[in-house]
Amino acid sequence: MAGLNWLSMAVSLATLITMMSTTSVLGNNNETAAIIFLEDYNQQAMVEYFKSVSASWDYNTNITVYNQEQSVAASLAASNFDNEMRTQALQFDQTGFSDNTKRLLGKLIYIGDAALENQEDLEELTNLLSDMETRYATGKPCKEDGTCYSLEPDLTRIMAESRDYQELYWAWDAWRDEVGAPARQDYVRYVELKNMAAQANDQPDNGAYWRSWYEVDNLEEMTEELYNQLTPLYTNLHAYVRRKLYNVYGSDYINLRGPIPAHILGNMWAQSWLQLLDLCQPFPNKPSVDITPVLIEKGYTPLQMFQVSDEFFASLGLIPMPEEFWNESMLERPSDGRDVVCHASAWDFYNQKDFRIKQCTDITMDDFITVHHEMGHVEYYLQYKDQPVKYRRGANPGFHEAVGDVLALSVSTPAHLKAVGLLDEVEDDEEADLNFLMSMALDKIAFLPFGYLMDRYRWRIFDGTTPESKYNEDWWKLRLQYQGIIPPVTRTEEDFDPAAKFHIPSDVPYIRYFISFVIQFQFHDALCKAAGHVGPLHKCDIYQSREAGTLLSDMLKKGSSEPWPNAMEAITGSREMNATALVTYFQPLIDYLEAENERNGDIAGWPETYTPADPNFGVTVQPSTTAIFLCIFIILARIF
Ligand code: KAW
Ligand code: ZN
Repeated sequence: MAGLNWLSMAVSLATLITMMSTTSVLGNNNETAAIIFLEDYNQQAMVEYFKSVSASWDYNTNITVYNQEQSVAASLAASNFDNEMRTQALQFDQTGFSDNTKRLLGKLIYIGDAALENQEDLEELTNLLSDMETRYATGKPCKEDGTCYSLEPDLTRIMAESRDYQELYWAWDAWRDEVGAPARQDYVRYVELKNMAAQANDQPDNGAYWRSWYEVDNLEEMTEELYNQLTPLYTNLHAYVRRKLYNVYGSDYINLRGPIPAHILGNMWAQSWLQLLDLCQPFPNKPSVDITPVLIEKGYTPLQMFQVSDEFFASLGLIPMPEEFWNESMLERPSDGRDVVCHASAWDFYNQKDFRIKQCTDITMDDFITVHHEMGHVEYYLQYKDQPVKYRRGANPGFHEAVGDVLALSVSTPAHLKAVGLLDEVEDDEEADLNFLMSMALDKIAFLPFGYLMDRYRWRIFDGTTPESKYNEDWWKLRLQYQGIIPPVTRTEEDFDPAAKFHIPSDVPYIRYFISFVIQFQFHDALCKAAGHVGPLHKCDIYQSREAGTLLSDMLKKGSSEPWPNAMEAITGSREMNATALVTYFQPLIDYLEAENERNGDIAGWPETYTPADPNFGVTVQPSTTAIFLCIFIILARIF
């Protein structure tokens, strides 16, 4: 097999050399030569990328100095390969070439960091990225008693389960001291180098380069329009949750007209509030929709969680995970104590057969959803594996993020969970519906402003609007403006809180998740129609629908071979992203939230600026309520 490849490469190389002789000063305009070049590229790229992905996998699943060096070296080798191929691709004068040849050549020309002209800069950036990722992955803040806490699962569990204001504050602050502030100087240099690379890719700055992947020139306006449509959903949920938190923490900590302290929302970044479900269920006497206790009680293992997910994919007629996947994936944190990058990810080794997931799976509902999310990435890989390497991408990055989530929208319905034995008791009435929609909203709606602001923040850093002197200040301005949250303790420019979120030190763009959270409802709506679903959208379960599966797989197979509006049209009939399906899905809950807020006298929103009187707002126990009671007591005692 390998021998045949070499033979065909030699033949095509010879043909290529002959064709090249027709090259004019302006470039080679022979399309057949370009096609042969692209085929050769494809064979070589599979070999080169396999080496670099393998080295990166070894490092990600066993962080050692040696593995880090090997991974950096392999990444540099792949960059040099990309650079060499780019030079060759630039030899072609594309006039008169077919759209497909032009599209493929274009994808060889814009090569990200590898375009850095100076080898020293490339080496510096590659090492910097690796160091930033290592710091985040290995950070473990310690208490004075010497106990140290990993992000997954230790700190994540504290943030999710504790209702102790001070304990939550410790976990929140310690994580930022451990991995946020120390990344600041590295990040400044990272921004410089990334902008240099973007310019070598003909873009003004790295934010513009990231946006160029969407093949539209107005991504900022498009996402802003979507966001504005969704703001009322978020602010109503925010007001409702603020009232519930007030009931727990009281007026010492919660101002019913103000923003919410960032550390009491059940999540390290306040990006999902699902862990507050017990406080927020509209009808607490109805059966809970939280499957975590059932997973634990039934003794589920991480492997079984993945098997349940695989079965759902297969029920749609999609491709089940291959044997290599089950043999080689890392589905839980290794028990031998070695350091690993725990943040979940899905891997394509570019050899058309090796696809893996790396996840430190915890036995929770949250992670059950993440399992489906990661499986969605691998399903995309499997579907487009026969495309040329450069088309082995999502139609746009948001599409890649949406696949598993679309399936999870069906899996999460109480009726489905009951059918597969993950919920014991399920009722089917308006109150049960609202409980379910609340759980979905705490995940999906709570996330929207965070998904939106992460890259709004970085776009401003990359284009220079946010100077280095305001890295942290501008972060918190956006957190207040969009999420309506404030830090539990004064922040300064000594801190660098954005770097306490994986995607910032790991150089992973984030607007893809915001886009995914919108389009997954469009996809869900379309697949539900294909499956013949009738009734409210939030009750739809596409389980076992071959029609839905075919509609989805036909789109996935194309990878990034066509601009995304074509893929969107194929699946939904519309060429646009829009938030209507999301709003329709949540409509009963939106009505409920508005009515509840009105009943409680709560007004959605918070002031544009917010400076708590006490610089240590919320951290030190505020004496106000106690003091008032004491005064009343003393006055009454005096009177009587
Ligand atoms: C989220 C997404 C879905 C469902 C619930 C969610 N809650 C929060 C999010 C957003 C985001 C987060 O945790 O903040 N989710 C993730 O980061 C999941 C991890 C990932 O699957 O998106 C992973 C991130 C990653 C990217 C690059 C290197 C290492 C990790 N992305 C991929 O594995 C991936 C695979 C194929 C194509 C593109 C990305
Ligand atoms: Zn993902």
